[in-house]
Amino acid sequence: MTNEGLNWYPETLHGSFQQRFQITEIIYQSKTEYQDLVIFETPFFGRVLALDNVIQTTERDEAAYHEMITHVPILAHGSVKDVLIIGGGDGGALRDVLKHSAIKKVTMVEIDRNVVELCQKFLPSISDGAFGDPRSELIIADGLSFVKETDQRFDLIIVDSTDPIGPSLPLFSDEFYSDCRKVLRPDGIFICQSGVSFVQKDEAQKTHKRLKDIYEDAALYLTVVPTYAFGFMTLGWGARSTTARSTDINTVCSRFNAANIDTHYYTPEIHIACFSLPAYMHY
Ligand code: AG3
Repeated sequence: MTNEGLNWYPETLHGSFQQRFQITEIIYQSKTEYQDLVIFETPFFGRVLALDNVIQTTERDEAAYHEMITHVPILAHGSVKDVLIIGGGDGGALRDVLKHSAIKKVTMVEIDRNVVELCQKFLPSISDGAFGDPRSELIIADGLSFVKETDQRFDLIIVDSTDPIGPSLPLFSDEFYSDCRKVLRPDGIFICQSGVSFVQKDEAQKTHKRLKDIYEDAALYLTVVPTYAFGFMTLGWGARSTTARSTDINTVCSRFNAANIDTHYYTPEIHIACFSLPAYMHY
């Protein structure tokens, strides 16, 4: 089979190897104030969002990321009311947080207005109307400054950022992690994306160390997002609560059943299992 005549989108995140996607149509392409943004159509993954040449989300596999960055901390905590999302401009994390009817308010602080607007227009299934939910408030601002200045307090902070290159770099710092801790309630939880550890070992290892230095309980947990290539996607867990992470399966199950939400990837069994790491990640 020849590839001649086909258009391909190569991801350039890793220096010496890459994945590429067949493009059936470029839906939108621009240079925003902060980053290069492309939305394109593919035969298998549906529409894909890439920022600065890194795949951020696809219609086909976004659930594996968004469900795990939201439902795991919400169901581990058990009484989350106020959530702060930093980044997450595509609205997927916002959508999944809002599926929990007990959540009172979600504040989302995204630096790049264009990501929010273009994703609502060209990838509407990802936010699925979440920006119009009366419980959600969108603030276009720098997450670092917002956390430093806010008087609000949160039960859960989710950092749904790009990798630590470009505009997200300040979000991978001791300063940001400890500012977040200060605006969490005493049993609050902080979650962040920390790369594909097999090929971005540094990112996961440094995140884990930073979380251990700053939070009462620190861990990494895993999900599998096929388009985040080359292994498990790692999520960071930092909690002021020392018990939330070990919430038992029966409790997680009964909270999940009470929440009455449909999932594509998350199950209570995966919730318990996702904190088990391969030996190469025992940093
Ligand atoms: N943001 C995290 C994308 C990470 C991609 N990096 C990688 N493959 N190492 C996702 C945004 C979805 N809301």
